[in-house]
Amino acid sequence: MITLLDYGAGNVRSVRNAIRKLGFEVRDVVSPDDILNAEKLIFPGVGNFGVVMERLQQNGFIEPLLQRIQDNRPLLGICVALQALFEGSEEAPGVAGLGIIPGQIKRFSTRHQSVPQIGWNSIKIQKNSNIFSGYDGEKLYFVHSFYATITDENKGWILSTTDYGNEYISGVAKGNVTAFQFHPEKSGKAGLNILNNFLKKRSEDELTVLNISLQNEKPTRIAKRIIACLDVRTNDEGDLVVTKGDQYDVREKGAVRNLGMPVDLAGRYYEEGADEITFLNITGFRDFPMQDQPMLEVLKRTSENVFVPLTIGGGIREFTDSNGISYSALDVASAYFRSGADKISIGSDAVYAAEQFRQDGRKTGKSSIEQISLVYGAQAVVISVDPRRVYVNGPEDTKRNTIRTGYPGPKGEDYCWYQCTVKGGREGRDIDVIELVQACAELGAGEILLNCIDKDGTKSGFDIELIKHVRSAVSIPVIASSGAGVSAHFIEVFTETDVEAALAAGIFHRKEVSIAEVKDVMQKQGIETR
Ligand code: 1PR
Repeated sequence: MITLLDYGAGNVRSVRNAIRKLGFEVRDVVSPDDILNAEKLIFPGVGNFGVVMERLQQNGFIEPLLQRIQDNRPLLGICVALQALFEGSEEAPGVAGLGIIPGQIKRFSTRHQSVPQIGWNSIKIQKNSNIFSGYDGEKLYFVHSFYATITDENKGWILSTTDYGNEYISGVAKGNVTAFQFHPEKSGKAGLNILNNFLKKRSEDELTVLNISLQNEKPTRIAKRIIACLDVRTNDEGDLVVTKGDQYDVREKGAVRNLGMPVDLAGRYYEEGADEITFLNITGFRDFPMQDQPMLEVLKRTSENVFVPLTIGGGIREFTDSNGISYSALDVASAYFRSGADKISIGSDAVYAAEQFRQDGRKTGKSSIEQISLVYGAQAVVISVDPRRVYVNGPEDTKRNTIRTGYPGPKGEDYCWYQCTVKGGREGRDIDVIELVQACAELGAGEILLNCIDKDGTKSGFDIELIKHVRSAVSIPVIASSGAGVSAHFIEVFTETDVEAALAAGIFHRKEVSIAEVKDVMQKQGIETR
């Protein structure tokens, strides 16, 4: 029996699913005594350091946790839970951590890289441990803006380190207490194996002989992510299907294109090596997701067998239902997180929030971005951008941020700006992509999903000009989306721009290109992949 410390502010469904997938039963901590009495305790920390410590305090969990660690009882911490073992964090100045490990948690610098780190990086094992039995150096999934600093005082705790701009602690262990910065429950089969080693942990006296070299000096490198995207909507018969737009038009001969069932396709992409899977409920702006049980059901069933990050978008904003009950955007997002999502993506409402922010010139804390980011962390909030080109003869013809384009407009215009749209491209707004992404990053978004209506479904390649334009405007990760037709398009986008990830839909759904083939071509070109 495994006990899970779910303090109620994060997505722990995926940890629950991973434990069950490995054949163990899981129960929740209900009272502080459960922390002391648990045979094995898993403590997943998601979101904001301050919120984690506050929830532990409110529930009376701090003392029993300290006692359990002092008694050297089996404990596995994940992500922010590793950070909570330290003395404090820049994320929550003045809030004390558990203080078990000397040292502070610091924020990554954005000088040479995007923050948060979102993606698959490697670990350098610094001391042998049975928890790495069967581990063969595969990359593991990290999603965090803050890191544990290496000091002389905490060296005795260091199990593994990783590099992201600077070297930091990615794993700690002493006796039966272990914690990882990465998410083993989201790191595919390699992560499940590490989790399994904790669950069936043997004593440390019969140490596993590791078949990978310890303390390899080469700095680790984060992989470029390949993301499979499933646009989901109900077809005219009322079934929830995976569809695909062609420049956002999802109908063919009058019917909604049906490319398969969401759960089946997601399972296939996981097996094929997708680094993340994104569901976009493309009529979310019409349907009411709290009653949209099918979408929540898709997430629940997918997350039982898919152990890489799941992002869900569509309809995330405040709602009042037909009974007059109001739900905040946080309520809607929480329903998706509880169902197995790791990240949520906001489209239309992000445009409205950015417009309001630009008008007010200050944060109100009321926008969907701010509310969700505060509780779940910036890394859980993706902004899905639906831009289209608007051509002009010169920068002087518009107040918007223009680029000089190598693809002149219909009347030979040499400049264009990218207009943001809402409602799936149905309505253009008077705000451009740079204004949108900068406002959203300021409001607390952690990643940009950069679609492109002009390129969507055309298989003519990504809009490199658009991607460079946006990439240079923000320091949060950017996912290139729309237009992939052949593997070479992925090489082009990763060699010509600094994006961290590339997303495709049509070519994967129609099996024209496999994810494995894309990664194989990337590896041959020396691009870091998982
Ligand atoms: O506005 O918060 O309710 O979110 C709605 C979400 O649904 C947004 O993320 C928006 O991008 C998406 N969406 C709305 N309508 C459509 C449509 O296609 N009619 N999908 C739509 C946008 C973008 C990607 C697409 C890539 C790659 N699709 O999902 O898959 O462009 O396609 P490709 O590789 O086939 O070229 P809200």
